Amino acid sequence: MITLQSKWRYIFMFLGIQLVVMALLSREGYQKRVTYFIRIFRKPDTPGLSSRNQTAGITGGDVYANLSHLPKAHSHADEMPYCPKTSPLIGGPIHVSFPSGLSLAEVERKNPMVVRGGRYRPPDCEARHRTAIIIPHRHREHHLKFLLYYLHPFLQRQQLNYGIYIIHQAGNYTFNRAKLMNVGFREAMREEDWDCLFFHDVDLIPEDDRNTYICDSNPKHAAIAMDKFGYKLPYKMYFGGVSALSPLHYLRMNGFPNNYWGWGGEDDDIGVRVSLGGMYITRPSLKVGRYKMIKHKLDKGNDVNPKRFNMLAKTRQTWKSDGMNTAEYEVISRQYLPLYTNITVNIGTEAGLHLLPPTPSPGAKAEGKPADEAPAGMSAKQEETHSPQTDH
Ligand code: UD2
Ligand code: MN
Repeated sequence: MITLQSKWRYIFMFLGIQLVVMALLSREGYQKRVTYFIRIFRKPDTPGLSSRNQTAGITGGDVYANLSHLPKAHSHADEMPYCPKTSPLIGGPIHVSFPSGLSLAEVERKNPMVVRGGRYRPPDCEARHRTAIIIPHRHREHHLKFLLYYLHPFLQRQQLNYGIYIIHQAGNYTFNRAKLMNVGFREAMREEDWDCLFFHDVDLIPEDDRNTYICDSNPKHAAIAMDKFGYKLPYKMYFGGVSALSPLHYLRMNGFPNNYWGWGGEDDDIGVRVSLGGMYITRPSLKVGRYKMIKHKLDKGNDVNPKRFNMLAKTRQTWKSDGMNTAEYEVISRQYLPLYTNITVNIGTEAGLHLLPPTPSPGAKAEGKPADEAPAGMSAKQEETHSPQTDH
């Protein structure tokens, strides 16, 4: 018969054996299993960011995770070592949401190492890459705030030397995304010898930091998988959203067209220029080149461009005479703000640079180029171009 005392003895022996087995498992390198075993008895983690994605020991999800461990001042060593080829701060998937109440002051507070003009370089190593981000902009301050919130830490995780440029179209005339990119290219290169330029819509938030913001040996289309297209490439030649070109690539294709006023077509024109410049489009994998687009309607002042198909049919004839070499504009102001450099620019109208051109005197040469003729119709191939989303 088992007495009460011996019953306790058996229980203690059983627990003791369990402890020894666990210690052995742990010593044999089975920590993960032991942790798992222990976790079963613990209160589960708060759902959400922390438990979603775990990669390489970094808590996935929160784009700011791990950056707080970085030194808060630049090393004074004469020669800093180069940053590793693959940044140890890369964490993979990023959780993107758009909380109300986010302010630019909060973004500033979370990015203490970003300096005037939206510049950053790693504090503890010499960056291997210098990347400028060029963002065409007008009346999208709300989107810009979210982009800055995600993009700054995203680029810091990649250990880049980077700068963010907002190219703000002055006035209310029809928006011209591609021409603003030409302005951004020239103005950014004036300031620094960037080795890569990322041409970036203001409303696209990258969702995986393995999508490195550095250039390839050919022009790169980075926004390959967007939520608005079901995380698939909409068509093979698609080049919209976010693309990356080195200064050499940019000049080889004579930059971007200046004559696409309003929504659409310019991204396909740029894609065609890549091959006309003797290059091809590279892309990250569908798993990595993921973006979320902040939902929006078509803006006032950016109506669908009815001439786009007609213009696209002529890119082969026009690319050498319309592009970086003919981009005319006037910089109105250049502001070095805490989180970005803002360049406000007059890019004129289809009639030329001056918004209200003086009546031309007889014999005077008109500035700019005449607008193209009305479209004759569209071919099946041209229909491949995407159409604006009225409410995305
Ligand atoms: C698609 C492409 C975009 C471009 C456009 C056609 C995607 C994700 N992007 O965007 O790259 O080819 O079609 O022109 O498919 N913007 C302003 N203020 C305005 C209007 C535009 O800041 O009033 C800027 C802003 O950076 C915006 C970008 O231009 O993200 C593209 O315009 P959109 O977002 O209205 O066009 P969307 O989403 O159809
Ligand atoms: Mn958009």
